[in-house]
Amino acid sequence: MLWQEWSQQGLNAMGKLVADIIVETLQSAGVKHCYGIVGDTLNLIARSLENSEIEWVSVRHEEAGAFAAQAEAQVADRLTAVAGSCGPGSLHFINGIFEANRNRAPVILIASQIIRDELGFDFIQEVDFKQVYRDCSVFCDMIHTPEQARRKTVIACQTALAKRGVAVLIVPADISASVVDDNIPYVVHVARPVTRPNDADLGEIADILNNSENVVLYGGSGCQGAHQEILAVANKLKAPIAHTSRAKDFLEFDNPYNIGMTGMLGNEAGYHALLDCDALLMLGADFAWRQFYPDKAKIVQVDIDPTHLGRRHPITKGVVGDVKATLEALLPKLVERADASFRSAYVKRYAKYRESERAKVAAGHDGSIPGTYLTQVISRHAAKDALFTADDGTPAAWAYRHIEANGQRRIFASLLHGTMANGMPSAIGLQKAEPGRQVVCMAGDGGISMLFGDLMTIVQQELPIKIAVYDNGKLGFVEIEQKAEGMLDTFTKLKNPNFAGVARALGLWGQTVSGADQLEAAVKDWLAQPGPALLHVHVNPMQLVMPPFMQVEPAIGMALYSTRAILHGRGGDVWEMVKENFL
Ligand SMILES: Cc1ncc(C[n+]2csc(CCOP(=O)(O)OP(=O)(O)O)c2C)c(N)n1
Ligand SMILES: [Mg+2]
Repeated sequence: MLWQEWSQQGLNAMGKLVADIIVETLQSAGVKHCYGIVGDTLNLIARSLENSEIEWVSVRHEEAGAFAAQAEAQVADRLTAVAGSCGPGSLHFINGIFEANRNRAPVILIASQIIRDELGFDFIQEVDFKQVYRDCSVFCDMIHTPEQARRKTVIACQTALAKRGVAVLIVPADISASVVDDNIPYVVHVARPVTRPNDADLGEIADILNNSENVVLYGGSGCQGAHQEILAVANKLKAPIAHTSRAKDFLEFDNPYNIGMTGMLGNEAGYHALLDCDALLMLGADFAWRQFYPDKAKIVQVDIDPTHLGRRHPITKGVVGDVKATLEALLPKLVERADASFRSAYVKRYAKYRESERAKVAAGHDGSIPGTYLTQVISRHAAKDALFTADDGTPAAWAYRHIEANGQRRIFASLLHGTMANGMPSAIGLQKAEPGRQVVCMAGDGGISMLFGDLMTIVQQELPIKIAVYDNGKLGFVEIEQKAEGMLDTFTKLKNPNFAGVARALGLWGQTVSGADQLEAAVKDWLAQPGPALLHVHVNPMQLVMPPFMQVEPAIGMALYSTRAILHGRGGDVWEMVKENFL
């Protein structure tokens, strides 16, 4: 039976509509919101959603919906849905789906499809979603018959939750319109096992650590929830704690042994400690840049995903386990040390770095506003439990360096997929998940423009998100990369509108700030707005993101850039750059 006949029979109708089965399953798997744009092949699912407890959030571009869903899935730790019409509708999610899958966010995409009878004949809007989404999902399959609808939806949800990633469920329109007998009780099982290495492996790790002189702990995003155990280990081994950017939220606060990040966004204490140690204990960290790993130290790696062990750099011993459970079991096997001089040296070095950074971050020459200064002012005035998003580009770099963590705040940036335009739509998902919390988006002028239309979603949904646009009139981060390679800036200029005016036209509160003397008051005013508000800030266009050390290649690149710029009659640009960064 199909939907039309079934619905005409009213209350006497036998069986269940597949669209209802799918939505019911999503709901029982914990889905609270479904982001998307409707379209003919999705209509029956939309109807079922409307009759369910799941709230539909209409976006203006499906990519924004996927960004929102993955942010909600991360902050609320629950399955979140997106749904699209066939062809372009469900294709548009792709970049946000990559972001979700890389961030291990449990998201389900209901990709509606043309009817089965037409599949394989290049019908209008036909797209083979299985091919498209294979590389960015943990589950990707079609419901082939109405009878398998519940079972396949259940396994899609369960896989997204168990493997932590995206499930893509392809649903031909004739399937969602089918009616079936549905009396087999398939349900989603969510397993949360506690995993730790076996005793022999723990003994081996303890031997390596007990017999090494200077140990450094290096924490990644797998350290969430393990603050206490990590500090206890650091205390026993007298080890300093360095961390990845993604672990900042979990390890920077209340941590007297913190020495910050290594990597390009890191600082010299974190960077040198990793290179100078005798043993490195990596905890839930899958840091990708190989040049930041020590070559001579013994490396012990603990990760919940066995495929992560030793995939970046050769390691001495790799084990599978939750960081918390593993350290709890390891702790009694570690020998307490007395000498904390190695750790103290790096903790001091980190404090010195923080002090000099703090002193450097100030209003610019001629009262201009460096992006770093704007970030520091935002950090100072934002709520203690604010949720931040930051666009790929300089806003993400400044967020990780200058937003003060405190154990309650969280920062969401695109660190693994590295995509622009992640900030504003991710803020939508955070605010939907946490209506009572302050959500602050640090957007680039390039980033905000890319998915500009979804500012209207913020207005339509009445979300009190606070957006700061770091307007440097350019694709700044790329320009820095070009200069470091010795190039003149190429195709990076942006001719921007008055973003505050645009925001006001769309229904948000909007203000522009250009002078550092007005910044503090403007930030306070902006954050105090009851509704959605956009602060458009003209930031210094020449500020560089400095690595924790001076590499030879970028130094030569900068010198080359400067020479070329001067030869092209652009000595003024070089002078601006020097003034903004070195004087
Ligand atoms: C979708 C996408 N396109 C291009 C890039 C390359 N890219 C990385 S950062 C960046 C510049 C971002 O500019 P903006 O948002 O203005 O931030 P800024 O660095 O200027 O502060 C670009 C083009 C990318 N990461 N993602
Ligand atoms: Mg920019």
